[in-house]
Amino acid sequence: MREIENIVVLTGAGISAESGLATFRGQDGLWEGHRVEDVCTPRALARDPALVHAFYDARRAKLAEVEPNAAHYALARLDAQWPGGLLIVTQNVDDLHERAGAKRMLHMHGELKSALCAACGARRAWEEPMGDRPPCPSCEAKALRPDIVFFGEMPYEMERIDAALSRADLFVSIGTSGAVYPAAGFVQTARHYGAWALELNLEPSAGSYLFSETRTGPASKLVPEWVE
Ligand code: BJW
Repeated sequence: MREIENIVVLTGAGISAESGLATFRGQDGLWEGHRVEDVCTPRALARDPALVHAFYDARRAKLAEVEPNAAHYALARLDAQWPGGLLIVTQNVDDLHERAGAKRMLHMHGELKSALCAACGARRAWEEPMGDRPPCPSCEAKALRPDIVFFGEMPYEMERIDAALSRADLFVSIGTSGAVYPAAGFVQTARHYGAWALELNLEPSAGSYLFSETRTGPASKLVPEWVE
C-alpha cells in the first residue's frame, strides 16, 4: 500500500442509523411507508407537492430530536487532526457531521435544512415552520422546494468529488448500500487512481467485492476504531 496522504470518506444512511435516523433500504427503511418514486423525483414533486413536503417535513422534525453518534465524532476528530488532504462526502441530508464538528465535508444529495427555489435557483435556510410555503426572497416565485437531489437530478459538487477521488490514497465507505449512483461508483474511480479502498458497514454490501477490505459491524464501533 502506498503512503497515505489524501483520504476521501463517503458516508451513507448507516452512519446516522445509531443516532435514530432510518436508513432507506433496511427492514425499517424510510421507503416502507413512502415509495421512493412517490416522494423523491421532480415529477412526484410536481404531481403531489403536499406528499413530498410532508415527507421532508417529517424528516426535518425527526432531525431535531437526534444527536451525532460516536462515528460522526470520530470523523470530526479525523478532520481536525489529519494533516493531509481529507474530504468527507456525505450522501446524507441530515446535519450530523457538521453538528459533530466536521469541516472538510460536503453534501452531495442536498440538505434537509436548506430550501431551493425551483424558479431561480436561490437557496435559503429552511425556517420552521414554513407554513403555506412562503415566496422565494430573491425572485418572489412561490417555488421553494426541499434542497434535495432527487432521482434523475445531478448530485452536487461532482467536480470537486472527482478531483478528490483522483488524488485519494485511501477511500473509505461507511454505512452505504452502494445502490445509488454516482456514489456507488466512487470506489471504482478511487481504485482506478490507485487508492486502497476500505468498506465499513453493518454487513457486506452488494459491492463489497470492489473494496480492498471490508470490516463489518456498527459504525459507532468501527469508525472510532479505524480513526484512532
Ligand atoms: C449500517 C448501520 C450501522 C445500517 N452501522 N452500517 C440504472 C443503473 C444505474 C444508475 C441508474 C439507473 N437508473 C437510474 C440511475 C441513476 C440513479 C440511480 O442510481 N438509481 C439507482 C436506484 C439504480 N441516480 C440518480 O438519479 C442520481 N443522479 C444522477 O445519476 O444524475 C446523473 C449523473 C450522471 C453522471 C454523473 C453524475 C450524475 C441522483 C441520486 C439521488 C439519490 N437521492 C436519495 C434521496 C435524497 C435524500 C433524502 O431524501 O434523504 O439519496 S435516494 C437515497 O439513497 C438517498 C441516499 O443518499 C441514497 C443512498 O442510500 P444509502 O445511504 O446507501 O442508504 P441505504 O439505506 O441504501 O443503505 C444503508 C447501509 O447502511 C446498508 O448497507 C446497511 O447495512 C448499513 N447500515 N445500519 C453501519 N449501524
